[in-house]
Amino acid sequence: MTQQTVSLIGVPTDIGAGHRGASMGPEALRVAGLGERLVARGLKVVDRGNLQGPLNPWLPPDNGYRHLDEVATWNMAVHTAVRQELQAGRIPVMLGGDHCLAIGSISAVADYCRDQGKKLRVLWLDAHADFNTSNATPSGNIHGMPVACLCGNGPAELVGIGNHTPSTTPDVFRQIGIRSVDDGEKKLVREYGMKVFDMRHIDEVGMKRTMEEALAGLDEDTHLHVSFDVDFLDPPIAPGVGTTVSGGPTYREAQLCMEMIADTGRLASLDIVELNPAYDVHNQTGELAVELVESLFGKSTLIR
Ligand code: 4U7
Ligand code: MN
Ligand code: MN
Ligand code: MN
Repeated sequence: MTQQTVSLIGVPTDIGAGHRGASMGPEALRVAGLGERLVARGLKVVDRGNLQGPLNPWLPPDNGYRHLDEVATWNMAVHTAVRQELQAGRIPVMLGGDHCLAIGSISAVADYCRDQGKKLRVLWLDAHADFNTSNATPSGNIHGMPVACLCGNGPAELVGIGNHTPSTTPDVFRQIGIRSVDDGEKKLVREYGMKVFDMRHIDEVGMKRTMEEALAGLDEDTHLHVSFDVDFLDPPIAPGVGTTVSGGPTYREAQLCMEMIADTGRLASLDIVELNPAYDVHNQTGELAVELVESLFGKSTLIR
C-alpha cells in the first residue's frame, strides 16, 4: 500500500465556545507530539501551520447567536483548507479550536464526497449532540450547533458554507458518548431522527456492540470522518475541556472505540476539537488525545 499523507491544519480560535482557551488547542496537540506519533505510525505528515481569522470579541449573544459573523469567517477558511487537502489525496486533520469549526470541515468533506461519488459516514464523538438552534440554545454558543447547521437547520451564513445547501443529511451521522442534550435540542434530535448512541446505550450493551452498530454498513465507497470532541471522554482522565460532563467513556472504552474505527480501514478525515489547555493539567488531556488518535490510525496492543 502506498504511504498515506496526513495534513495537520491548526485552527486557533474559541470563537464558538462559552469558555476561552480552545484557541490554544492546536499548539497543545503539537506539543504533545501529534505529528511525531503519526510519523512513527508510518504516515507521512505535513503540518500546514495555523489558519488565521478574526479575534474573539467576547460579546454576548445577539439574536440567539454569539459571534455569528466571526464564526462564519473562520469556517469558510476551514472549508477551503480541508477541501484543498482532500483534493490532493491527503487526510486532513483539523486541530481545533472549538467544535463550531466542524461546519467548515464537514461541509468540505461532504462536497468532496459528492464530487467523488462517495458515501459519507460521520462519527460524532461527544458528550453533547451539538444540535441546537438559535431558539433552542440556552447559551447562544455556536459550538453547540454544528450538527444542526450541517443538516440545514441554522442561519444562512453557516448553512450556506460550501457548494451544497444543506451540506449533508441526518442519516450520515452516528453520535456516540452523548450525555448532555438540552430540552429543546432533544426534541430536534428526535424530529430529525438522529442516530444517537448515548451513554445509557453504551452502559447497556457495551462499547464493542455500540461501535459495531455505529460502523455497520460501511463499504469500500464510504468516506469515514471522525469528529472527536475531547469532552467525549470521562472528565477525570480529560480535564482539559471547557464543558466537562461526568459519566463519559473510560480510558479502555475510548481506546476500544478508536481501535474499532481503525479496523475498518476507512478513516479519511478527522477533527480534534474542544481541547482547552487553560483547563488542562500538564497537557495530560492533550497527551491523551494524541494517544487516542494513534489508536485511530491503527496503533494496537493486540497480540493475537
Ligand atoms: B460542544 C450546550 F447548553 N448544549 O448549547 C450549549 F449545555 O462542542 C453545550 O459539544 C454545547 O462542546 C457544547 O451551549 C458544545 C449547553
Ligand atoms: Mn461538540
Ligand atoms: Mn462537547
Ligand atoms: Mn465543549
